[in-house]
Amino acid sequence: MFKKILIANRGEIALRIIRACKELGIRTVAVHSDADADSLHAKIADESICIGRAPSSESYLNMKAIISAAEVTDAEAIHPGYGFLAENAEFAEICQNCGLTFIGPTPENIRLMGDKIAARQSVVQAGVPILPGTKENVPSVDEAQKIAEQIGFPVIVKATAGGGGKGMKVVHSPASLPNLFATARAEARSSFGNPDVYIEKFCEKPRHVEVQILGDKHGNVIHLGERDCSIQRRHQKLIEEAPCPVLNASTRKKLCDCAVGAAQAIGYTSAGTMEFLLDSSNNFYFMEMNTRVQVEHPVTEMVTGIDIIKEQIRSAYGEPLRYKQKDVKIRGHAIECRINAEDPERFSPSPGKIDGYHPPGGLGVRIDSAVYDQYTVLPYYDSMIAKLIVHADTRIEAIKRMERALDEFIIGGIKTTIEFHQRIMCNKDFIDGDIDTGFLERTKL
Ligand code: MV4
Repeated sequence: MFKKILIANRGEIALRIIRACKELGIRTVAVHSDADADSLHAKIADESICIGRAPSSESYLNMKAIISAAEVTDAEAIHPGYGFLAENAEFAEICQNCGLTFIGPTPENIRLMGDKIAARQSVVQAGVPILPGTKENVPSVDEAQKIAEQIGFPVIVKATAGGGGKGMKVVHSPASLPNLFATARAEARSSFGNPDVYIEKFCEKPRHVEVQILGDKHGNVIHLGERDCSIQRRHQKLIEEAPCPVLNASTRKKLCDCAVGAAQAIGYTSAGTMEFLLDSSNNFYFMEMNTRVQVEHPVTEMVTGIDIIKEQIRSAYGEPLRYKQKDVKIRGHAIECRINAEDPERFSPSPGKIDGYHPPGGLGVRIDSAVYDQYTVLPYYDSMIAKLIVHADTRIEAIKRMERALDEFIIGGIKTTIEFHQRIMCNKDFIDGDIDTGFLERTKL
């Protein structure tokens, strides 16, 4: 096994990876910005190195500083976590060229899935359903108009270099297409440096359902079941659960088998997630693949008992997966609430010093967080300060347990989204599982 790993991240995910390394007997190197000198990940790692100033572009995104830190500490591998450099194919390639193992998929797989048009085409080859749409970049309004008429309105225009909702436009009528199409291309160019877009049939009121994949370097790929992440606000997930409350056994099997087939077809060798839209008739369509470990991976860990980060590290070292598909059993129900340092009404950031921190505990309660009493939440980074995850035998019991844990959770001194989650947990539509990606926008909580 690796003797030493550098963790190229901060916050709760850096801590999560350090914990996995400790259990595997691997020494850890944390990197941190000067503003993060007091952060838990820097304190808890065996070694820590300052790699630059507070802005991410000068520290957590600084490839040269991170590679240098790995070299001076003799780390053999780099775990990128999520965000920052996790889906940067060039960084994965640089690691390789420097003799460092990038704990993630190959640069080729990252690049392929980063191009949403190419990703769509590659999963179609593997027999995965997609919504009707274009196989290539749509360069002109004229072409867009023709395609939209063929598919039928409403359609959605998406950036091929995008993902996560940026540069996306829903078009309901031919008259509104020229403007929206031009805006989508302009946004794609300015956000991603690539104006290419594709067009798809727009699916109304879908659920967001995603499948956790694990692959190794011996050609094995398994799935760990699905998560439902339909509760989102402006493409930011706020609550995730496993399993999806509305899937029957046969649709679940088809969905998960499709995800495995697509991952196998591209020779995927790490942890990853296939995202799907699920329509109101429970038809599913591939949306995109995330070639990293995700924020919401704990709900899958709770229902499978499998440590996804440890498996990802073992697989990067070249060990075969320790689980066969038949060994993976889904037990009970798990829910995660992302707790952000934000105003619970308007979701505006609320950084500052935490004064009084009392996390909940008890059976079936897990907290993944890197904050502590008197810690100052910094304005430079993501506002997520804790993930509260509960596990219980049934969904209803999990909701009750989450309500109980949220009630116990005290975070003083700053505003947090705990109250928001409390309102969701007692919402009738949420309790009934009657939700889709438009739930938050139309619901008065
Ligand atoms: C869609 C869609 C409906 N139809 N594609 C949003 C993020 C990006 N990954 C793709 N997204 C969507 N693609 C078609 N053909 C609706 C969304 C969408 C959405 C998807 C998942 C979760 C929340 C969402 C909120 C708005 C729109």
